[in-house]
Amino acid sequence: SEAQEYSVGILTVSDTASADPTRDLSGPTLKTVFKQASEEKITFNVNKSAIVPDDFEQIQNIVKEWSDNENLDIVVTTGGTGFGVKDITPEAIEPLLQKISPGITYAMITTSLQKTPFAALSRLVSGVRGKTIIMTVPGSPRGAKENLEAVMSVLPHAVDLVR
Ligand code: MTE
Ligand code: CU1
Repeated sequence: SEAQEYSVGILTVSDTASADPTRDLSGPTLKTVFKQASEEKITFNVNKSAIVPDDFEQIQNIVKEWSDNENLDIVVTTGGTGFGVKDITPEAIEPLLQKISPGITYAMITTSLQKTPFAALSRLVSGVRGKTIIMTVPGSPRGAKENLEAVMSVLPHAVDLVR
């Protein structure tokens, strides 16, 4: 089969990292995971990355821009999925999804539960907006990496289906 390229955006959602970008550890971690998952026939290009605070509108504005105008294939947010008062990433993302993907979420959660029971505290959502696959993962670098890796192998086919 032909070589395939996939464009990716990584959005870090964190008050701390938005005040000081050097504190963003999960964004660069996710970028590395995509780079390592790229192989001869499949290339993930992280074309966009940004940091916003735990702010409903700023989260929505970036994700809408990256899906509706930039037409990225895959958008991953990291952070703000927990039970803290400020954690509103799932609430900001869910209304943007035109189709919900319980399977991607389920794959991430079940894989994560095999590593830590605290995976139960991540309120992940994922789905499709236009031709973009959108996923949320936790904010810790470890949690971000483990959740993304859990679904990496199905992402190219998912994108092929919505293109
Ligand atoms: N999932 C995996 N795979 N590995 C982890 O270390 N951490 C959990 C959970 N999911 C974790 C994980 C913890 S401790 C929390 S509080 C939630 O993700 C929410 O994280 P967030 O608020 O940074 O998004
Ligand atoms: Cu936690």
